[in-house]
Amino acid sequence: MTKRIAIIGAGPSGLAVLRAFENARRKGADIPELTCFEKQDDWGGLWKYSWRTGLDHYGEPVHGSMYRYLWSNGPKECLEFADYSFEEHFGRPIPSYPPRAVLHDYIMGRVAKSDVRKYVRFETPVRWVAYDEASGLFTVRVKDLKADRDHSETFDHVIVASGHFSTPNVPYFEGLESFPGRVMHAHDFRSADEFAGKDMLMIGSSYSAEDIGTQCFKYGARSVTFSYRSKPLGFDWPEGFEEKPLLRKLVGKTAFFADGTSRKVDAIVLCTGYQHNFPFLPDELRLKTNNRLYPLNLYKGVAWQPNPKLFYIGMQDQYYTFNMFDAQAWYARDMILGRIAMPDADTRQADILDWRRREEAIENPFQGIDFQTGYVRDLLSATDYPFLDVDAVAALFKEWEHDKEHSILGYRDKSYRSVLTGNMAPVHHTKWMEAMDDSLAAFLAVPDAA
Ligand code: FAD
Ligand code: NA0
Repeated sequence: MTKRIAIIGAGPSGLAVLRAFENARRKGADIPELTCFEKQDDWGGLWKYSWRTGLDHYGEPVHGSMYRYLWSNGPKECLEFADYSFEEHFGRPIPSYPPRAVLHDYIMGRVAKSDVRKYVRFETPVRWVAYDEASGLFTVRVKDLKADRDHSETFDHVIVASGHFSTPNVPYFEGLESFPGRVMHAHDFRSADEFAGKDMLMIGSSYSAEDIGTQCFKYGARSVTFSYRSKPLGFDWPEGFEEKPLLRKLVGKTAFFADGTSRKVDAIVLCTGYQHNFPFLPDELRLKTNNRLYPLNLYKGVAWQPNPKLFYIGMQDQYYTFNMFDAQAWYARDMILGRIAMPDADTRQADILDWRRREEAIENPFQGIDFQTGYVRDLLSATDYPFLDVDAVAALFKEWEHDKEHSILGYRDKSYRSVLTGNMAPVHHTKWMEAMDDSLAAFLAVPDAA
């Protein structure tokens, strides 16, 4: 009987899985029956922008954490799919830092070309997954939101690709409950416009704080204060920005920090990261981790160690994104197809601990890039995924880190060379700080032709 596989989520990770199997099918392989359950009404995951926050029209938690005016925070040359260049999609080289709509168009362009939409059941959240030792099958209970009906099906394998930047981590600070202004988590941030003229406080010192803070400034915030727990962002900030140690308390609109200083703020954005949250999984199948480069219990970063019929894609902290999800999807596919042997539990555990030991030795972002490059290379070397020069990608990531250090408000004006086509990206027609329109049309416009 044909094997059945359930894929949970049709974001970049779930779509990578669908394409991996479709690619094998086109080359003549006998592939299992695929069913992808997606709770939103279209594919694209976080890249499908939603204006909604809180609950959606069905009363389901809104998945989206992306906001208007979001531009890629890394060069597109670092995330290019090895089998589909930006140049192939757009018909010409485009600048290195595209806004969300452009990246969305690129991801969608690739999947639209492979006939995989038929595998996806939209508006169908997975409610529960259970494994039965006797039959060796998973039972997956889903809700068909349109029909307002629950039902269950059985599968040989389950692949969890539901993302991990959607459920906010929301700490408490004394005085938040009586703060007389906007307080929100980054997950609910949608538009910088409302903060024009305001003094902003960002809690956290990672990508969300950096990006939402700079974006608010770009759209007219009067000042941006970052408050860090472990270490400051550390950029050479221009006037209007400052970094403070952790917030201790709020009294009215005044924020008091750990170094004894204080300042008045109008709005607070908690850029305090996300939780790996899988409310549809029982304890014995559920990944429990913080956001890091090598979570435990995942052999090769994908196979669930206690029961390797279950897979996870995209659960690591991410330098690499789309092409890493491809590498993972191809590897998981080949384990399921029996092309890559599943080692015994002790061998798997030794491999996991070896990678974890290497991860724990990382001291700076450059070593983090090398670590994830090595991980992606390890996966790619075992499958027929098209050649990707990961050393060239790693060099671009390091150039990006230096460019950010050099100018946090100007690094998006830089250009990089595609490792696929060898072509240099053109300089964008407008500097990022002056580019207020983030639409696909505005980005792709050729100014001289206007
Ligand atoms: P997601 O994109 O989160 O997709 C998961 C999918 O699973 C969603 O469609 C969701 O609806 C579905 N799902 C969840 N639960 C269920 C369920 N129970 N049943 C059915 N379906 C379910 N990466 C970059 O490369 N460049 C960037 O510039 C960049 N910017 C980012 C900006 C923000 C604000 C955030 C939060 C992340 C950003 N990322 C960026 C990283 C991002 O994680 C990846 O690009 C990518 O979206 C991850 O893909 P994914 O498929 O693993 O997860
Ligand atoms: P992210 O920045 O949302 O990026 C996710 C941060 O939260 C860390 O600085 C952490 O501090 C802090 N934090 C957590 N709990 C805290 C507490 N109780 N008090 C104070 N600070 C606290 O999350 P993380 O996990 O990186 O950092 C959490 C993803 O979204 C990234 O992959 C990023 O690439 C993506 N993203 C991209 C863009 C763009 O492309 C924009 C935003 C986000 P500490 O002390 O643990 O260091 C434009």
